[in-house]
Amino acid sequence: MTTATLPENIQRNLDTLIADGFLLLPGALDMPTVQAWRDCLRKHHDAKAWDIRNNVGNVAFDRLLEREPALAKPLVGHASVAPYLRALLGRQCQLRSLRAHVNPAAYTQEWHMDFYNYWQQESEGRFAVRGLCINTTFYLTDNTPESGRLTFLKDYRNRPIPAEFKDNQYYTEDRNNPFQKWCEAQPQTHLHPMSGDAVIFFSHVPHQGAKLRDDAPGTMRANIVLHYQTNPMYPGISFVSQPHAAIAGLGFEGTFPFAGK
Ligand SMILES: O=C(O)CCC(=O)C(=O)O
Ligand SMILES: [Fe+2]
Repeated sequence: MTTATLPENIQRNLDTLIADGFLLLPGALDMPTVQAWRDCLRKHHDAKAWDIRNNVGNVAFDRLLEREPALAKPLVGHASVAPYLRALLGRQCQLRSLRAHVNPAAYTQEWHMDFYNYWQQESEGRFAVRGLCINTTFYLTDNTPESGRLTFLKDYRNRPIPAEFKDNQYYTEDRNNPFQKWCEAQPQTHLHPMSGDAVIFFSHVPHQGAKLRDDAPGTMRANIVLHYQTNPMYPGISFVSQPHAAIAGLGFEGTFPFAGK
């Protein structure tokens, strides 16, 4: 499908996504699916089966395509995000990774981009393809203005981060890091995704998730992030995640949801 043939509402959304760099899609998942995911992540959390547990409050699971294929595979190229992924990345769209997060305790994420190298690819080779990454993040709990948020810097889809912060853009819990301080001072847009909503965004736009108060008893803020890339990226590129678990879960061909369609 080309962009020209998109239904009017999808085209309008796509224009917003390209202009802002991010788009909230309400009601992407139905409630039985949301509940099944909450139960699944609770089980893996209680079993301490996480792959990452960091100091800003994120606990992450990277191997769910292998461990929970019945729940995880339907999120790959999910109907709620497929028209946008296809319109932006076409058949080259490849799933890099599926990472679920829970935030059982206090949580203010570091400012980050999931794919850091977007503006710094000149050195990859004169004719190297410019890599691009799109995230689709499915929320399993409510982020009301009182309880949580996903915040983006405004107008950074097509604007580079100032070069002076080049060496400060890495995972850090240090809130005095110059890039962290610079992000704090920029104009921001707060999204409040609710249970079942998805956010699709260009992952080189700096963003930060946060929990604003304790979870209701028996619940944990949670989401599932799928990272899509336009082309295989060489091992060692600055990327928040690795592609091996997705390839192990789906096979190499299976990581291209729109190839052959
Ligand atoms: O905790 C959050 O809401 C942020 C998740 C995130 O960093 C992402 O979706 O890439
Ligand atoms: Fe992120």
